[in-house]
Amino acid sequence: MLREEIKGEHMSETYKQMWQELGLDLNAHDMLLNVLGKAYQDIYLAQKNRPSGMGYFDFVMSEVHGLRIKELMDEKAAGRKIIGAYCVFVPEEIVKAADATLVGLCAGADFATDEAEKLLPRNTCALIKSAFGFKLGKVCPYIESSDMIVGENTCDGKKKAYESLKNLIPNLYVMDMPQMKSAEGRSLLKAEYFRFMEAVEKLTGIKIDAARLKKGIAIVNNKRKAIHRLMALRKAKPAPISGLDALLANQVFFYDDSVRFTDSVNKICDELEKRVEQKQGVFPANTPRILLSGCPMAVPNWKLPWIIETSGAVIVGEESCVGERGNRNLTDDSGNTVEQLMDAMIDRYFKIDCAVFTPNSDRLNHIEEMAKTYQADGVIHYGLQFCQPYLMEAIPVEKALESKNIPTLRIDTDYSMEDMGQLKTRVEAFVEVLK
Ligand code: BJ8
Repeated sequence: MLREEIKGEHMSETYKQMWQELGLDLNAHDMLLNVLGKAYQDIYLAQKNRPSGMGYFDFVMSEVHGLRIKELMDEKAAGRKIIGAYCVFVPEEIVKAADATLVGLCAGADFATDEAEKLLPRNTCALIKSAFGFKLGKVCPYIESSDMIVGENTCDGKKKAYESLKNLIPNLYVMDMPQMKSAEGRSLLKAEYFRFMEAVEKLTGIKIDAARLKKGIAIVNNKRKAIHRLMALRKAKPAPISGLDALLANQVFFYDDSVRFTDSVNKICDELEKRVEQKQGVFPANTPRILLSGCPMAVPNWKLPWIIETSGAVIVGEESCVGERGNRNLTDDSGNTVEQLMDAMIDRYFKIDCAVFTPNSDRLNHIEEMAKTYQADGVIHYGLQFCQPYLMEAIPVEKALESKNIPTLRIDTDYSMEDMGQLKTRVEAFVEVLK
């Protein structure tokens, strides 16, 4: 049914015209939606025992290039701006303070890879390649509707890739990033956040004062609080929701209208609270519980979670930027001046323990803490091939966890489906050990 909604007769002429006006390649775009619809059907709709509140997310996904883009175009027509980003270090609070909308641009699927590899070395991670592929293949309405796109100097791959991406995206704004959690590093982040605020003010024509910043912080804090509620419920045994569904909520976090998203996640939590009370799980109570840790998984990167949850295990938490690493901290909104509120925001973002930082012991501590609080039986570390920061950290992470008797499986993969069989065999063997 979803496929029809995405692609078939319900695809209105309005959407087609909208995509055309955005400069999309309609044939290629149609092909992408076909693949996405089929994958969603096979992976998401085939699940059993889903909370009924997930119906909202099914709808969002069926309209992710339709209704949501129409909403963004309406916002633009009303004079508001759209800002696209590739990293959780881009502060949404500042964007919201200027009545603008932030959308996530990372893509979790291969597209136009041959074209991307004319501009990037083959040994570039799939996440960066797909960012190029979606632009070169003209299939991403989010990129095309953005008035400003923010890149950030995190890993070397992204940092250098933005130099080439600038030729394809003239409205690319690059934010510098610290590499160490030092006083100097914090000062750099602070200077960059103030520079970003100025750029947003210039783009929107809105001067950001303390009241606006407070409002932006409140909107984003509420969104994160709803996600915290969802995460807390997943600590229950048996787990009340699948990891796939929880991942979807974390992915939609980056696209949906903030207030509507917050309400929708809270509704699911109301439902899950009842499940937890009744000790009702999405899978049987003795299903091995997995903590997934590593690189972020952007839509529609569902390959590894799907393999895990069709191999007899349930994912109970994500140590990931599309997950707890990206969302765990709130911003203190008690300040009364722009300076105080910005300082609170910088404190909040400076705690993100991305693997681009050195040293990065906070991340290891967080993985251990999550494994404990989510009652995980094992950890699966997910690294994208050619992602040096996360692949480098994977080895000490595995050693440290194993030394604490937490079984760990290290997976390096990409977005292709070629290694599905091999991955499934490895995950099944790992789950067997956990039983
Ligand atoms: S804060 S994790 S969202 S940078 S997978 S492009 S690291 S080579 S995505 Fe990330 Fe921000 Fe960090 Fe989070 Fe490079 Fe690795 Fe590719 Fe990566």
